[in-house]
This record gives sequence, structure tokens and C-alpha cells, in this order.
Amino acid sequence: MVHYELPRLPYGYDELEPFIDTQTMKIHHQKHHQAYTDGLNKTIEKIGDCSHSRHISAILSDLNSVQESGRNAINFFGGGYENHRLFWETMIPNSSGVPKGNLSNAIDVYYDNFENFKKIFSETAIAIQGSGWCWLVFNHTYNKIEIITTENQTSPLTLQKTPLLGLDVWEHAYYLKYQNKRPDYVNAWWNVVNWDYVENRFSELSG
Ligand code: MN3
Repeated sequence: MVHYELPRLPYGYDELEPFIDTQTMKIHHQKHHQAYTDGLNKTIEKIGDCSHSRHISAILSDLNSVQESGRNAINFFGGGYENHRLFWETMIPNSSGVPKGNLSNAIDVYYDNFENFKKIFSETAIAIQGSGWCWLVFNHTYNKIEIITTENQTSPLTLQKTPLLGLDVWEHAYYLKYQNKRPDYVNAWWNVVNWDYVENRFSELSG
């Protein structure tokens, strides 16, 4: 049976300072992400059907294949596991600050320019009511990039879209440093986006 482990952070807890503070990173990774990981493992043990032989990203893409009694839990804990795994990978100390290459070109095509893209993404993230995520995704049907939001821990994969970049706007992601000031957190987060990683994901998908 597949057993999921808490993924290692690709950098130290303090390395995204001052934009994302050390204490938030520690609690977010060691407590929150661990809780999603544990919840996912418990759910898989409980439902014990054939879906556990696939990676969680494949299961989230085909949530209806999960027996109904476990579907909500897979959506929440599996989504939480996978969303956070990607979230850590798409941040980096000493970010380049701007995308380049194919991704930069696509952003210019769909959003005119990077500054306008940032503005729309930020506004979308700030406007999310309650807990959720703001995403840049790849839409395979239309072969284009899109900004979307999901509630709670729902993965874009479940909507048949591949996440390229995600911003966690649950309060646990920012409350210790930014309290209720979500816009300040969103603005700070742009300073730690790992554009090389996002660009590689995009290039693999868009071929
Ligand atoms: Mn979170």
C-alpha cells in the first residue's frame, strides 16, 4: 500500500525571510502539511480500494473513481498533500522575480504583460472568500494558461487542469506575520516565486 511521507522542504525554514517568516514556514510544513499527509494515509487505509496503487495526482484527476465514502476525504487530504507539495517547490530564496522563456511569452499573450498578470492574479487571490488557493494552471482542452481559484484543498487536477503555480491563502499561511492583511502576504509572496520551476512545468506540458 502506498504510504505518503511529508516531503522535505527544498530550502531552510528561515530562507524565505522576510517575505514568509520562519515560524509560519515551520508550523505550515511540520503541522499543517503533516496533518494532510496523515489524513491521506488514514483515508487510503480505510477505503483500501484499487485507487491506492496510483499516485495521488492521478487519483485527484479521477476523483469519481474513488468510492463515495472516501471521496471527500481524498479531495481534502489528498488535495492538501499535493497542493502543499507543489507550493514548497514553487518558492525559492533569491527568486529571479520574473518569468522567462515560453511561460513569459504565454503570459504576454493571455495577460498582455507580466505586471498585468500579477495584478489580476493578486486581485483574484485577495478576493477568495474563506480558505482556498489561487492558481496559474494549464488548461489542456484549450491548450492555454488560466488563473483559477479552488475552495479549501480542492486540487486543480480534479477540475482537469494542471497546476503550474499555486498560492495558499488559508489564514494559516500568513496570519502569524500578516494577521488579517492578506494583500500584504500576497504582495510579499511574489518575491519568492521559483519561476524556473514553474517555467519547466509549463514547458513540459505545452510541449
Ligand atoms: Mn496551507
